[in-house]
Parts: sequence; C-alpha cells; structure tokens
Amino acid sequence: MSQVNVPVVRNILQANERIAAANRKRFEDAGIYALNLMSSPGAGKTSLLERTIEKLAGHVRMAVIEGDLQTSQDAERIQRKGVQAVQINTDGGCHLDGNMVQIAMDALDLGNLDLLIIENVGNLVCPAEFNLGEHDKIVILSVTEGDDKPSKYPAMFQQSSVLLINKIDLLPYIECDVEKIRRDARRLNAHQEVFEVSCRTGEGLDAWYAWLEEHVRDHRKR
Ligand SMILES: Nc1nc2c(ncn2[C@@H]2O[C@H](COP(=O)(O)OP(=O)(O)O)[C@@H](O)[C@H]2O)c(=O)[nH]1
Ligand SMILES: [Mg+2]
Repeated sequence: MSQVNVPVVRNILQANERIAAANRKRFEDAGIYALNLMSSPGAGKTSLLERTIEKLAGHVRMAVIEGDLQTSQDAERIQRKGVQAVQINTDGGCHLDGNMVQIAMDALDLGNLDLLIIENVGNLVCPAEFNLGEHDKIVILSVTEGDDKPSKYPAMFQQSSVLLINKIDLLPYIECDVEKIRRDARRLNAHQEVFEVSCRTGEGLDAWYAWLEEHVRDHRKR
C-alpha cells in the first residue's frame, strides 16, 4: 500500500506548492501581506481577527478568507466588523489548500488591499502541511489547551513565525505553565515571536498590532 500512496501524496503536495507559489506572486504584485492563521478549534482565531480589525480599521485595508468545515458564521462575524470576508467550506476537509485560496481570492478586490488574513480550519496538524502562498504562518495556542501542545504538535510550531498564547485572563483558574510553552516553542523555532494575549480583555495585544503593522508596511508596494 505505502508504495502506491507515497508518490500520490508527494504529487498532491507538489501540485499544492505550485498553486501556492502562484498565489504568493499575486500577493506580491498587489503589495498585500498575507497571513495563514492556525490553531485548534476555539483557541480564538476569529476573536483575534475581530480585535485586529477594530484596531487597524481606517489605516490598513484588510480582507479575510474564512475556512471552516461547514457554515459561514465566522465570515458573518467578520463582515459585521465592516471587513470583506469570503467563506470557504471544506465540506469535512481538515485544512485549506492553495487551490481553495486561489478561488476565494478571485472574489476579492486585491488592488485595494494591504493585508489578507486567512483563518484556517481549526486543527493543529493538517493545516501545517499545506502552504497557501502566505508570507507568514501564525499559530494561536490558548492556555486552556494545555502546556504540552508545542511538543505534541511540533510541525505547526516549527513553521509559524508568531505564536500567540491566548486566554491569559484564564490563567488564575487553570494549571498551565506558560514558561514551558515558551521553552518548548523556542526549542522548535528559535526565531519565533511569542506574544501572551487575551482577546477577551485586550491585554498584550498592542505588541501583536505593532508586529503586524510593521510587516504590512514592509510588504506594501512602494
Ligand atoms: N476567556 C477568554 N475567552 C476567549 C478569548 N479569546 C476567545 N475566547 C472565547 O473562546 C471561544 C472561541 O473563540 P473563537 O474566536 O470563535 O475561536 P476559533 O474557533 O479559533 O475561531 C469564544 O467563546 C470566545 O469568546 C480570551 O482571550 N479569553
Ligand atoms: Mg473561527
């Protein structure tokens, strides 16, 4: 079995890389900074987007691609904040791929954007396998998920430029060693930026906004 499956899987990943490279070129040509936002379900991806939109509104032109198994609830949450959002339903698929993003991009006015954030399907494993053409991957780990997650799901943490440790407002009520998360993540990816935040209270988010705005500026077409 594995002799058949391995080349097939390799071909799928190679085809995805080609489409992701084409997506990247479209982002570059338009001066758009593109992010792939990943986490397990419920870690706070859509909450982070809502907060970020509120902060950046008025000076960063932003759009969101929402990936979910079913429903357009997250896209509706984003649209309520006044930002263009396209929903992709994977119909049970556990991650987005380059092709889905390519199709969703056609519904966006790329010439009028500075920032595109793609909220991936909630899953700490599969989304790390498929590039979408993004400039950076961002992972959110909420403190309620446990401090063992970086060592258990290393690929996601190895590949992400930023780790947001979310829901720090809940730390008084649970057992979670944030220093262990930081230590294990640093072992996997020494260059990763780590921010401790609460999307509920807003604590710690200023450092994330500053990081993001700097990267948007760097990618803007001069
Ligand atoms: N206490 C607390 N709850 C949060 C925080 N961020 C998000 N939540 C809650 O966690 C749940 C899942 O959030 P959501 O943004 O939908 O997560 P997603 O599935 O990753 O998009 C919602 O009930 C949010 O209100 C936080 O910083 N603190
Ligand atoms: Mg969501």
